[in-house]
Amino acid sequence: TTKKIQSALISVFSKEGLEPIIKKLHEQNVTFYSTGGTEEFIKNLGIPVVPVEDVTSYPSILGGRVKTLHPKVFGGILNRQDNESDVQQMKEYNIPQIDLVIVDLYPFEKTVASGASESDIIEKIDIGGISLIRAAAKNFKDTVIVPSVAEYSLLLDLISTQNGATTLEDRKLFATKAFHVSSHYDTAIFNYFNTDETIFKTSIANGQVLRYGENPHQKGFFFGDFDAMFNKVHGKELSYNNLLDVDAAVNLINEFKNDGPTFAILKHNNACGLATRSTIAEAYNAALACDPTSAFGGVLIANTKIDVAAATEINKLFCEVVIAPSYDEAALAILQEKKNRIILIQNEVELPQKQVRTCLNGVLVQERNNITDTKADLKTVTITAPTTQEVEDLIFASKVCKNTKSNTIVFAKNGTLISSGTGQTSRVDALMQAVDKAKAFGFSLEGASMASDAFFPFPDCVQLAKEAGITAVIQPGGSIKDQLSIDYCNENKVAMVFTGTRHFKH
Ligand code: 93A
Repeated sequence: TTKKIQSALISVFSKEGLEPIIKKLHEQNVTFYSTGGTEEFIKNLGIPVVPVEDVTSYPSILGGRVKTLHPKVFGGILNRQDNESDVQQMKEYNIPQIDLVIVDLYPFEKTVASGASESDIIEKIDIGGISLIRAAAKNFKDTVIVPSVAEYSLLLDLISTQNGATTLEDRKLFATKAFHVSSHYDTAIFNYFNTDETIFKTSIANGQVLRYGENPHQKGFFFGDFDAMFNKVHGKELSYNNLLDVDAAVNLINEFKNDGPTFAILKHNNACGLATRSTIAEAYNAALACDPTSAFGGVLIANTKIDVAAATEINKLFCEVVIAPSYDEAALAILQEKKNRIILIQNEVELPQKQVRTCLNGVLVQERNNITDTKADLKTVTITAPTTQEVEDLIFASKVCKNTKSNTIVFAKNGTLISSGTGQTSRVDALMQAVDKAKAFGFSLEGASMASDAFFPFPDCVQLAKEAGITAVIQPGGSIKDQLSIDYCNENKVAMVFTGTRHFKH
């Protein structure tokens, strides 16, 4: 699979950096084929070169729009050397073998950026060059493709260290780079043309035009397969914000898949109510009690079937969306009484393992946070150990924490979310918010458990928590001042466990 380069087709827009490559290849007795300007450049170096017109027996036509687009050129690049009929046809049609293709495409993006006219921009859509790149990359078993100036140094390295020979692995790496160049190039062209959302509508599979984005003056689209995840049985179209809340709801309730009947109420992507009980109706009522003010207009989600008792209670609340794996028929009938209420049946579908969001002029990609803290992950760091009930509540609170905007502090007791501080710029602020909310809705924090999405840099959080009545704390640990928080807990008989896992959610 190691092949020596004996011939090369070179067609580059920018001639920069080409000279050393030509000279090195010439030392290896490589035959050059080339297009107009590039041919001129090679000739001026005093190195023999065959004009591509001599290969095709055709001049460059249509103002250069058709230079290399010819069976003799593409046959030379695409033929399979281990295929008998290919080899035979190469002879029959007198097609020269091309082992290496070097291309530097017309500078489409630069031309757009320069503010050039439309016709100038259109002329800079490279057709022949991109085809050369794709063809040579497709045939990486036999052909080397250098798709841009950026890969010159890699080629030079290979010529020097391997005497102009390439391995299959080398060629496949070049091919990978080639498809990166071609996909980037076509994306740039698409972005130039796509000034109207109608293109989104027609050209991207499953792209759904939303009424608007986060606000009415913003356009919005959803790309995904909503129907694979849900059966929508009732209600208006989901908005951009509904979809974000549904996403948050699904992620949150997934943490409670293996728990008893659990009900969550979300607003602005955060839980404002959550409870586990022996029936789903009780779980709903307990979740609602957490913060009935925020629950208004919320997104509701259950981890189990919604029955008539639950539906009757839910029906009293104005809410945007109700989600459950299933519904009793009579329960559905009750929920459908409100015309606009969106009712979804959630199917068992894995969420993507890669998460993507825009960042500056690009995107950030990360793996999904797949760690859910379990009892086995808890390391008691205080003299006082959490009680059995506290351990349950700590895990419960930690699952909420993981699904709440950072910085966050979550209070829970007896399988019920009491309150949380969400999306604060300091952990102390998050804690104070949670304390105030608990008070506002008449809850006592005496004997409640606290979860923090990240470690405490100072002992102030455990102190404020203890003063509010908290008796057990879960946090990742890992601060250089951990010991100060541990000391405070020991002096005040607060139980604290470390998980070793941070759960930021920004
Ligand atoms: O107009 S094209 O799309 N038609 C072609 O057949 C073609 N073949 C190569 N442009 C074509 N090229 C491009 O010409 C190459 O990608 C390169 O950017 C440029 C090199 O032209 P020259 O060698 O004449 O300077």
